[in-house]
Amino acid sequence: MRTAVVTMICIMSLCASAFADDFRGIDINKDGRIDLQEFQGFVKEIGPSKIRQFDADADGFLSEKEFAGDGNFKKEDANRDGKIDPQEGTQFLVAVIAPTKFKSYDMNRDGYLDKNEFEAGQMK
Ligand SMILES: [Ca+2]
Ligand SMILES: [Ca+2]
Ligand SMILES: [Ca+2]
Repeated sequence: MRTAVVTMICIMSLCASAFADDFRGIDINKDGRIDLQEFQGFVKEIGPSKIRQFDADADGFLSEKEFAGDGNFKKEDANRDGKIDPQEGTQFLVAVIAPTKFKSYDMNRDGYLDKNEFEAGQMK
C-alpha cells in the first residue's frame, strides 16, 4: 500500500504545481483559506487527469501493473473487475490521498491551508 500511496502523492504534487495560481478557485467559500472539504473537491476535479497519467497503454483503465502492482490495487478496485477505472481511482485519491496531503500541507495544524501553506505544499 505504501508504494502506491507514495507514487500517487508524487504524481499529484507534480501536477498540482500547475494549479498553484488556482488557490482562489479552490477556496469555494472565499474565506481566504482552504479546508479539507474544499481540498477534496479540488482533488476530485483533477483526479481523472491524474489517473490518465498512470494509464500507460491509454485504454482508459489502470491495470495492476500500471498501478505499481502492489496490494492496494484490490482495495481500490471497488467493483473487482481487475482494473481501475477513473472513477475508482479518483475515489481513492479523494478518500485516501487528499487527507494525507492536506495534513502535510497544513504546517500550523489549524485545519486550514492558507495561501502560503498551499503554495509551499506544491513545492514539496
Ligand atoms: Ca475556504
Ligand atoms: Ca474496477
Ligand atoms: Ca494551516
